[in-house]
Amino acid sequence: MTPDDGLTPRPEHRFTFGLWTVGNPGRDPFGGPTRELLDPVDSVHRLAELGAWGISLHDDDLVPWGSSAAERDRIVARFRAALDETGLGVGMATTNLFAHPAFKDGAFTSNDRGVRRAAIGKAMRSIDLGAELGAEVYVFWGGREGTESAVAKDPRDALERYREAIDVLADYVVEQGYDLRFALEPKPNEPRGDIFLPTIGHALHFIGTLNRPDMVGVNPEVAHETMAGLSFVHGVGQALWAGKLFHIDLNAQRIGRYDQDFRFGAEDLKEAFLLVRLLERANYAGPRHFDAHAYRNEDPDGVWEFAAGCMRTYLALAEAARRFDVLPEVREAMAAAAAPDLAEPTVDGADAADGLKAEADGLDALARRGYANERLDQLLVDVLLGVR
Ligand code: GLT
Ligand code: MN
Ligand code: MN
Repeated sequence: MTPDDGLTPRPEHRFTFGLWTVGNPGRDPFGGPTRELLDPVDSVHRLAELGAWGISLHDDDLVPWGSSAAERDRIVARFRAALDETGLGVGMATTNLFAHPAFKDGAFTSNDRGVRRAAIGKAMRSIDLGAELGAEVYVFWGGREGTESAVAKDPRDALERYREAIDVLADYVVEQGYDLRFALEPKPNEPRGDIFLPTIGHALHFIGTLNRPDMVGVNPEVAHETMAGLSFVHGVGQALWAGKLFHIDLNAQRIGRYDQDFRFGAEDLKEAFLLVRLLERANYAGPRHFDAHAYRNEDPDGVWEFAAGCMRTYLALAEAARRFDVLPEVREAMAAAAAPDLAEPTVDGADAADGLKAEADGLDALARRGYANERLDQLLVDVLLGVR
């Protein structure tokens, strides 16, 4: 066990894990499972012991596809009892719209109208389950919404069907009186060759086309923007700026690879530091959700080391960010970089166009200054390395 050094996770930190994350049995495209499947009730108990606040789930993570109505009720009642016993909450729920072979051409964007209708129906059932368990956010990850052969789907039609499905489901939530918000999760590729709504920016625009845009935000994932070669911190920053960060999937990823879903902080610690600093400074209040899994060569004990590691690293980075921000030398370096000045409006209401045009003559003089970023960035590295 890890010693208590002030980095012990507690429910108020709002850490959550998907049932499918700690329950990941290590299957990959080249080999079968390396670990036994976990009982969701055991996962609830282990996560509560480790100090997590809650769990998240797909419909099929809890109630295996094909279960009878009676089996479903028995499974859900047993799971609910475990939540009540441990005090664990449900951060988010979602629908598995990717595993069933019928979704091979897409779910909401399948070319087959019957598949599209069945996908909406499965999502409705799953929304019922999420609401029953008290989930606060409902996620849509469109893993199968895409193409390998782009000639087979006009992207305009696909987006129209996607929009239609989210609108129908948002209406359903309102009609049922559920207290649920939606969060769309972008991903550029995998399992499809190209997935619709590939980045945070695409998703934010799409939300603006919906009938109930206020009900819908994003669930960005570290690995997914990183796979696209983009800055996750900038993407999350834009989602926060738009008031749309409803949920977040934390993990680690090396650029240019398959979707690795590593333990939070396992790669690119500097980016992880900047992300945690951003979330903490923005007072992000949603679940801090780890959508990651233990390395395939881990045994069952390694799974819980993995889960504890995700939370410990988050807390350590939050502590490092606090330390960084109060260091006098950092404050000086921030001032030298003019970082606080960016919060000032550029143009005063009273400014005349003539004055601004005249200021264009100042460019040669303005070009001479430095922005002292080397010093500031090295201070960040020093703090991360624990030498300052
Ligand atoms: C799947 C995917 C994740 C999504 C999950 C929600 S399932 O593991 O890789 O990024 O968040 O459907
Ligand atoms: Mn995810
Ligand atoms: Mn992922």
